[in-house]
Amino acid sequence: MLKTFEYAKLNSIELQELTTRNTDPSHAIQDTVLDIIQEVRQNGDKALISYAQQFDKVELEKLYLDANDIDVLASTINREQQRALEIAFQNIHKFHSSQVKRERVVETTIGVKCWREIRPIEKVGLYIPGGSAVLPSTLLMLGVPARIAGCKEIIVCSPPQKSGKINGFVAYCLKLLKIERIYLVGGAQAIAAMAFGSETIPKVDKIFGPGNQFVTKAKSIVQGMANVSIDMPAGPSEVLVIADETATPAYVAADLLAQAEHGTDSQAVLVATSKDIIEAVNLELEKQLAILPRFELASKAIENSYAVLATDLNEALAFSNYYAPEHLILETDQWERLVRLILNAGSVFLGHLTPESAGDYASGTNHTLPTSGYARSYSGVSVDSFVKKITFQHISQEGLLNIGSTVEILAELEGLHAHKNAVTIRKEN
Ligand code: HSO
Ligand code: ZN
Repeated sequence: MLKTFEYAKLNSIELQELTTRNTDPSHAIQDTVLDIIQEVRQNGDKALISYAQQFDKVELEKLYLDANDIDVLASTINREQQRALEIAFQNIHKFHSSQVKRERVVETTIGVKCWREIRPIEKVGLYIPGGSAVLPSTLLMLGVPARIAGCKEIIVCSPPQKSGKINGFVAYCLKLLKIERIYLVGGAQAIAAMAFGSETIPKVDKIFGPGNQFVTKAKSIVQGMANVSIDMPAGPSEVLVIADETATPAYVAADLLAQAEHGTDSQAVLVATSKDIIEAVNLELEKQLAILPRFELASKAIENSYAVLATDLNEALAFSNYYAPEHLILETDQWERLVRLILNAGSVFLGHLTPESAGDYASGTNHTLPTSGYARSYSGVSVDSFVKKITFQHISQEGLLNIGSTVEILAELEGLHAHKNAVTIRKEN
């Protein structure tokens, strides 16, 4: 049963409390993560091998698997599964390829031309978690845009299984992405290794990927230490479903549970325009939850979730914009008119037949998205996340005459005479 709140009755403090999530629950683990980072910096591969022993319960002889091992593992999955991964790969590739656009040259003043060119980030590190569920789809969501961007080196880290291997689905995705090596390192130690480099693992320029609170904490720490950047602050996954009387309660419940089964800290929020809808969804939740294999996780997450009763769809959307969900699903016939009112969301699913699951796996959009309210200011991962945009300019003689005195005056007023002189000296020749 979802706890229910009435939107109109919430004051601003209650509203804030209700929508605040993930207020640094990992603060307590700061010291542990710092220790791991220091240990990896000092002892490199040796530290990584001993963490594999300690955390993954495996004795590793080497810290990676190569093309041959990957081939063997990839061949253990059946043809239907391979085909599904191929279709997902193709759709993600199609959608992300459309994100690459050249910009035009702008002549801001006659003789002064400015433009931007795109260059890939050379070395990127992708972290693929291996915890309660192995997510090969995450490898596609990060690897495809990295390939399209043209990154020279794509380093992939994932925790080893007890056999010292990786899952066959992850192996098949590596093959689709033409990545010939995977490093068998998980947790905060993987992030430290990619940030600082070890004897075996190359240092990267940017680290991507979700993970548990140790991984997330490590990403935020190394970002400030190692001249490395990260994709985005990651928190537990979340969905907000807006439903009106046109919604099918069974679909709504299914979508909430798809979120809930990710983990106990996942949040599934229902915003409905009547009490009847909330009741009907609650009944369905009970029915569907009872037969879920991940019942334990999902029911805990549902306990941490809630419903909000709104008077109409506009009010529902006002709440959603305030919450800024990672995933927003509009289960109403009126979705089309609502699109322009959406201000904050990571990824949006429109209408009754568009489950979040489609975007999680195969429709083409990326599933690496801002959580915990960061959708107010961050975008999800895309090809843009794997490139830099460098600005260029060229000034002709005519351009220098046109813009020179403006620069000289501004340099003078800031008292920076060398700046002024860099123009004056050119005008005099
Ligand atoms: N919903 C997750 C992504 C995912 N779901 C992977 C299934 N596999 C975060 O967007
Ligand atoms: Zn999911």
